Amino acid sequence: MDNNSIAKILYEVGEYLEMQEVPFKPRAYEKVAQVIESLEEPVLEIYKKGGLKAVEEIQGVGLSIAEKIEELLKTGKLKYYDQLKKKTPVNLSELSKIEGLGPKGIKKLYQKLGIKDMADLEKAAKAGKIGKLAGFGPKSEENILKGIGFAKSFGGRFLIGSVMPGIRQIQNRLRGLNNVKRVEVAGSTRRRKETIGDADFLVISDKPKEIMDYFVAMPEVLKVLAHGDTKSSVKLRNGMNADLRVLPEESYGAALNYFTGSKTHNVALRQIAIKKGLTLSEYGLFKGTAEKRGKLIAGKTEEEIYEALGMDYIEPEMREMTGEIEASLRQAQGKPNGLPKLIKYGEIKGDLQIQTNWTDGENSIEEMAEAAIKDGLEYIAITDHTKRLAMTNGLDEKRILKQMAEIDALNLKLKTKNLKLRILKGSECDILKDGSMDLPDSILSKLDVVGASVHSLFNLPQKEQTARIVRAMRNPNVDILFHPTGRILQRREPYAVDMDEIIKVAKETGTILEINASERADLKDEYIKKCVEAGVKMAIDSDSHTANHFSSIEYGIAQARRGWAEKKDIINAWPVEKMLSFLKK
Ligand code: DGT
Ligand code: CA
Ligand code: CA
Ligand code: ZN
Repeated sequence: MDNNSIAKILYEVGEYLEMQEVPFKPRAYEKVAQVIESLEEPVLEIYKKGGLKAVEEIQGVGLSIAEKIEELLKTGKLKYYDQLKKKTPVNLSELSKIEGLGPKGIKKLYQKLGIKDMADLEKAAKAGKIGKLAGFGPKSEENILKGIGFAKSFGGRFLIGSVMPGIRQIQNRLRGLNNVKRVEVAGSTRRRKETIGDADFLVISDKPKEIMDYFVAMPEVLKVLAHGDTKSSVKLRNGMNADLRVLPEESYGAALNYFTGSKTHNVALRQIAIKKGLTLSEYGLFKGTAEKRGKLIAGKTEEEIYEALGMDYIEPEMREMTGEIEASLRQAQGKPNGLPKLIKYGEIKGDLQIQTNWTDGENSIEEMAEAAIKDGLEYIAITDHTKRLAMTNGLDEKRILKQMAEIDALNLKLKTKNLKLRILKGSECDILKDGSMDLPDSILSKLDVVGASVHSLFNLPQKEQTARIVRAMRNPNVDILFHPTGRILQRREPYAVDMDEIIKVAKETGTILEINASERADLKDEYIKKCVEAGVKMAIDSDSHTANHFSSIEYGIAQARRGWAEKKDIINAWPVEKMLSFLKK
């Protein structure tokens, strides 16, 4: 059983336990599921090497969960899960996609109305049955219908952060096979889109049959859709399809280029080829037309193809037809306004949004600091929630002063241990309805980094919402606008806000806009590009609530690259002093 399948079952166990209002346990299962989802090494390998003991060493796993994982690995089943599922036999993964519908609500809908899946839910909502149910009402019925529409609109696509570890596992195993020279993942995965339709593996090998046979028999495979000589297609257990193509070395660059896409980028390249009397296909760049194909000019690498087309190499994240073709042509011709020098993976030095167990995070400040050191960060800002967000135990004036003192003490401790991490004092301060801040300026002015966030009243009309946020940005103590549009991928739509106005005010006031690397992916690429063009600086933050979440910064960098951002555009790619001196005074 692969990591994703194990994680899925553990998530569901957590949700079932929450239905029964069991304390603490649900969170423990959810945490372990998150950890397993982001592991690069298959749990099966860990188990094979070190047995139950090694499984227990996975973060958050105690003996009882370790034994359940062992049962899953050995039998592919979990009795405990089956018992829980028998009591409430619903399609949990489908129903919990609906924003605002939690395990307890799902249980009630099953008991009162027999709702088992999304189709049942839609029928009941449309018939007005949910609005009449105690604890629901017409407003939640309307929200459920909205949520169903939203879930349908992204149906069949997967968040890159949740499928990437599994894709990498497959890639690494393919790389380890005999007779394999190269393994790449092309398509939207290589372009780092925020959601992935299917994974497109490319393998260079002279022995395609062996690779094909291995691919269709992998443990992740649920169903074989096609098993050919050089092309296969499977459905994985996590629901996503994966394609595999095996190619000879001489067309590697051409194939990689073709299967990376995007389709519209490919079409533009072909048209440039035709204008030069050439033909571009997945086999290479040739003289002549498709009907009368001549000599091969380029094909081994992507670089040589772009060069033969009179262009400079374009990074995959930019291949979306947002001006990259023209920029590349200009650059190759020595004209201004060429391609950006994209920020690189690994160039982030600090993280400016982190929650701890002072509010809704799992770990202490010290544990987050230790994890940050392990991940090679030079600085982190502790930005716990503020008092209006009561359900997170948000900080009031008194507690945040206490936290500031603790951070001073921790920084001293790090220094005496000769550890080079600086912990900054910060806040994720709530923006109230009128745009004022949840903590007084006398407190905010004492902090190193103040982030401002909307966590309430998502439904204000655009004019009001924009004015509310603009007022917060005009506060001289507010440095960063956190998750500017409030969206959560596949969960919550952005609130109505005039982003052109926000970008304009950001420029005017020197407010940083956040690229949130969690499943918010907010700002999206299009807005990042606008910020770059306007000269508005951004920060890439993990928004970590647990010590194992810094790895998500990678997805924030991907998003920044899709928005053409350079190192100069991202303040936490800079050393701490330079970063701090850029913030509002
Ligand atoms: P996805 O899977 O929906 O997230 O998006 P992609 O971009 O991975 O699309 P996919 O898997 O259908 O195809 C992979 C790449 O193969 C695509 O980016 C470009 C190339 N490709 C596929 N079909 C066509 C086509 O009909 N024409 C051209 N020019 N390229 C194609
Ligand atoms: Ca694809
Ligand atoms: Ca595909
Ligand atoms: Zn938040």
